[in-house]
Amino acid sequence: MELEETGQKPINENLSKQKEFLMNYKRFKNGDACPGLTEIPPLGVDAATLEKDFRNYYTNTLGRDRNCRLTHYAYEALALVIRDRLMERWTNTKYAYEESDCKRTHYLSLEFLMGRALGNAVLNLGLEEELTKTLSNICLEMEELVEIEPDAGLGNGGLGRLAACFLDSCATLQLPVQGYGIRYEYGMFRQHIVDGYQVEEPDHWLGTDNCWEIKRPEYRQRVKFGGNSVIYTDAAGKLRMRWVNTRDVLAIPYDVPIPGYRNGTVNTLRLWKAAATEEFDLEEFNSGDYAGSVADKNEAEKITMVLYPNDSSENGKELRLRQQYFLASASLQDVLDKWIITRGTDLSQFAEKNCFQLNDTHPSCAVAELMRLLMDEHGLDWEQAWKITRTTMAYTNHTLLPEALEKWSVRVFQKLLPRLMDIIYEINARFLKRVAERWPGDIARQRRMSLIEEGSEPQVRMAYLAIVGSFSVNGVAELHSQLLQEGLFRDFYELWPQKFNNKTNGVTQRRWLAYSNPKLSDLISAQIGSGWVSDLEQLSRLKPLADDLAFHQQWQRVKQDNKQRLAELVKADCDIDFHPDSLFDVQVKRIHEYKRQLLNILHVIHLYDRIKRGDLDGWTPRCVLFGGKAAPGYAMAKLIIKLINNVATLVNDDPAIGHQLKVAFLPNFRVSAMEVICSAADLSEQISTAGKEASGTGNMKFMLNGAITIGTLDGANIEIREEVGDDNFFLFGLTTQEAEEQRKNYDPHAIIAANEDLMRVMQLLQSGQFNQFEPGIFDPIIQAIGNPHDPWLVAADFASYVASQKLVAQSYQDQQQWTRMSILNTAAGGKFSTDRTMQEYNGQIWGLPQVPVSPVQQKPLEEATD
Ligand code: 26Q
Repeated sequence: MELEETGQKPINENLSKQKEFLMNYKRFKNGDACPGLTEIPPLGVDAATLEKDFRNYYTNTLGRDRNCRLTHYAYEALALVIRDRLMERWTNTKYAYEESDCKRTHYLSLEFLMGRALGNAVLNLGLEEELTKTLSNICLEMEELVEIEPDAGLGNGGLGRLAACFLDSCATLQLPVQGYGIRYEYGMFRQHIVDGYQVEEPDHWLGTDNCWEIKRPEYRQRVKFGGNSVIYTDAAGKLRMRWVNTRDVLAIPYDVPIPGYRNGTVNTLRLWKAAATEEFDLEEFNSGDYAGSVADKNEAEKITMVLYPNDSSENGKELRLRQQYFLASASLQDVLDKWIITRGTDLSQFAEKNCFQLNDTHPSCAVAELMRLLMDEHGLDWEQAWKITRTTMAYTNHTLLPEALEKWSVRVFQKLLPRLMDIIYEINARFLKRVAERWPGDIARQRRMSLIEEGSEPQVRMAYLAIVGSFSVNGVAELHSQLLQEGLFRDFYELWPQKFNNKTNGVTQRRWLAYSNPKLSDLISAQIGSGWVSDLEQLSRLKPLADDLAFHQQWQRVKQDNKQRLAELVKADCDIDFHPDSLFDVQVKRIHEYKRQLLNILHVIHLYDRIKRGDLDGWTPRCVLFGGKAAPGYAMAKLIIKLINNVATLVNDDPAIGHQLKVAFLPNFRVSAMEVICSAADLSEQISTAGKEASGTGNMKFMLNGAITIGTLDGANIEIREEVGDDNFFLFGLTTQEAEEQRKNYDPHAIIAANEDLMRVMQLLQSGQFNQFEPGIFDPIIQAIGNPHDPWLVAADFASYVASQKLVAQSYQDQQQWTRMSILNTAAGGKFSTDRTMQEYNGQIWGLPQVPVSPVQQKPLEEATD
């Protein structure tokens, strides 16, 4: 490829970027690289060396002495000790990837819900034992220190946590995958419950130092906004486009280490922070409007200020589109720059060596942005650029709700990203030509499939852009992928059946079993060895133990201890007494109507009613736990939280109920709370309306930890049930097809009238018992249940749910039977590791080699302990 100078500005800005880099960063006098500087002997991992380093950080780096009583600094010192051990492996990993010259995947996601890093790093580095010795020498406890770290809550829920689990698995499998995301100043809001209502508080998680990130301003990028596109003729007489009069924003990368499990690999998560360009500073000095300039600077920095707290799409907020484009553009430029610096300007092999996985449509303007970069900045023509784009992009869908499919008004898009809008129109024109060739004269189909939805306010359909621009489109569970092909994306499936595939989600067993449930981990490893930590299918070796009564006792003991730990959390945060002998019935996830927390609380009301009327036949004491955040603008979800809390208050304070039934809403559900919760649950509530939950991943965490699922045939529940067997799963409710049928002539009032239990529950709700001092507040809920257009079919599934819950209660009374089911659930969890998920993505979409990393040479223990 020839690169021509335009006379005004080089097409390839990378050359000037390199110059800019060299001007701003002084190099070492003795040459470009200074290898001696980075050659340091490997760090010891024995207790004595760890202790020495800890003391050094505590005293010399943090400047604390024996008078300091704040465990916070002990946490910081420990984190620095661990970070050093990551650092050497991180460097080795980068070298290994460079030397192998391998293909790489870039995982683009607006969310990475990482949670805490310290405990995970200690586990993955294999330092627990030595560290425990170290800490006991200095009278500290690991458990206490890890609690000090704030959660990195850079995500809403499932999709964000999935991205975090993927990174863990890729590092463990030694796959060259890098995450790209946004370094939000404020993560997911903190949830308080005040008078039963959700109250949101900003999560300024970066308030204190974050030692898990390395700022790398030398790799900053420039991202354009606004302005307009112009056509010009380059030196070779070719017509080209240029995006001018833009308001630019700098993207500063912060790298986070992602350790693999005891394998020497440390991958990278690169998070971008927005900053004003230097021009802002100059303008500031030169213009009279100082305050105005500073306000503009804030405008730029606002882009990465806050995570949008909606787990279904927030309509049309321009700042959200800015965030999405900011991530896409900075990340693509980063990858292209690296290519050009290491391999020169020939991009013909680019697609063979790079893949971009789009985590939902959120980063999908990457399709148009890659086209722009390749054409406008790197001089490729349309055909060349399109070939690269549609062979490097892959798209994962995470939703079945049609209303959650992302759309952006053409007007907003045009104003903010005019050059991208040009490109999208061109992609659409060429695409619709193909549609017309395939289905001549089918105008309705062209209209249906157009990337632009017509209407008084035309919209860009981001999912269609992602599908047209990708070589792979996947759903996240078998049912979900199938429903996508039959429903939402039917036309596209007809056109390109080979693009569509399924990749059933998973979770990382390192965090969700080995780390969060150390007692069960030890018990399992004592029986079948510890191979399951990196090969989850080995859990199937537990199957024969499902009938071993001595093993049952140990299993029950572990569950009991974990329930005690959760009971303490519930006591501390809700002041409610959970007794570990009761059945722990848990539903934790985002609050959403389709997830039907409402159905669960109706069942709780029914249980309350049963106790009140003395129907205690075969009663099983139960503690029902709820947790989860509602989008701040989602009134119905917030009202459901209020109902749960009001029911909880009435039930828990009623002496006639006693320990037969306890109900709690645990505030501020987050990754670190789930670590305590999932190991302690007996019953996992996965009760979404069939056909609505794409996959679910909480269901997998609970299963691995020996909880039994009560669930509908929805998302990955179906596959869970397939793996564990019908006898070890409490199934209820309409199927997807039955639900669709039901909606055609749905009469909830008739259903209520025909079911005495439900009738009584509705009467209790209507009586105002749960809202004595707030008359009428639950009317919207009562109406929703009785609405013939209730899409979530709460009344329709009530009877079946209650029947299934009755079976749960009976089964729990036979502890031997229950323990057997519990063991079999863990034993059947092998499929639900993200290690398997990542191997499938790699085998069928990415095609990356596994890259071994030379192990850090550690000093022999004898030498180190001198
Ligand atoms: C979009 C536009 C504007 C603002 C916000 C959003 C937005 C943000 C987050 C839309 C959706 C999300 C998150 C979706 C999500 O978490 N989906 C879940 O993904 C899991 C992982 O695949 C699945 O297991 C769940 O079934 C699915 O609900």
